[in-house]
Amino acid sequence: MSKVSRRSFLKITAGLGAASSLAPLRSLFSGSPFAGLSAAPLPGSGAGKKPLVISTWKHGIPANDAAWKILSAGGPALDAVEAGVRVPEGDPSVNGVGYGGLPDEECRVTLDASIMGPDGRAGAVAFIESYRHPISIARKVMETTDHVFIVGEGAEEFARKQGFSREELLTEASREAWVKWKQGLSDKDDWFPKDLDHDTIGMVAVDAAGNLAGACTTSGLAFKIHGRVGDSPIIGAGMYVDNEIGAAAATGKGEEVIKTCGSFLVVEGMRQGLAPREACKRALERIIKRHQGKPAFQVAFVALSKDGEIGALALQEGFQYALAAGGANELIDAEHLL
Ligand code: SD4
Repeated sequence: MSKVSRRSFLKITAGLGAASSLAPLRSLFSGSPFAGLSAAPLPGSGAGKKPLVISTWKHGIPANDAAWKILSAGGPALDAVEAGVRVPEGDPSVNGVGYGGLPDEECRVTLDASIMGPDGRAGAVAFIESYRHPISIARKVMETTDHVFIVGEGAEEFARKQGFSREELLTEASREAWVKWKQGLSDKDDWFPKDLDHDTIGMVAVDAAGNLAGACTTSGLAFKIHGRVGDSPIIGAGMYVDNEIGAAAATGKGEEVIKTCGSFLVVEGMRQGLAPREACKRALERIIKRHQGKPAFQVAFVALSKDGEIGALALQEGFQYALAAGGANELIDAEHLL
């Protein structure tokens, strides 16, 4: 097993249909054509549209709905992102997050999460088992301790003391996927099941008061080595917020995002005056360069500036993000660089 290369770890999610039943959002935006979208204007020129929430993948739609309830009532972005990402955490049909997340190579579901608010405080947990909502445990780390990051058994003990209850997170569907993966193991490089989606949720939001927050939660790469932690719980890698500038979140191969401080890099790009989409592009180009122009994996970012301008960009085709503003909530095929 350990000899097997993990090079093609990520399944790049193939195109999914737009899922929102709400009014199309694209009409809110004006600007140049958005590659990959048929005759759709570029989301990202919607400066000043507050509140607003953007999140990764198709499960971002119901997550945005939950966040929007809070944002549209004038509530804080921090509450919105926590409530938002709790939706896929609790949904067993989402196999990249929380309950029902795909297990590691030992068939154990281990979760990572991070949260960051407008005051610059942050909290994170990683390699935590048996708790459905790691994002809320991460928030407790942020709000009840002067630590930022607690992992493994220590994080589980912290959660227990905070009153969270333990439960089995492995669903029958996830166990069956693990069995199938185990049976298909070989020392060739293409052993990863081709029909699996595995999608972290990263969410960033700006509230009516103009404050920013972000959250990111995941079960990490499917069938990962026991103990492996990705980018999602690492502040500045999987997610980052600077209330003066903007916020960003990542999905995809976490190792590459960690090595480039991805979300921090996106926010720093915005600090230097780049639009969110251009800041995502610059961070992805850093990854492309490190792989001689041909990275064979997916990484994608969603980003939001302080004034409500958004950007989303992926290395590869297939990434989708959900954008909610002005009462609409829409799934959008992201532009990709390769
Ligand atoms: C990780 N970035 O653990 C996560 C995986 C992911 O969609 O985004 N999956 O590396």
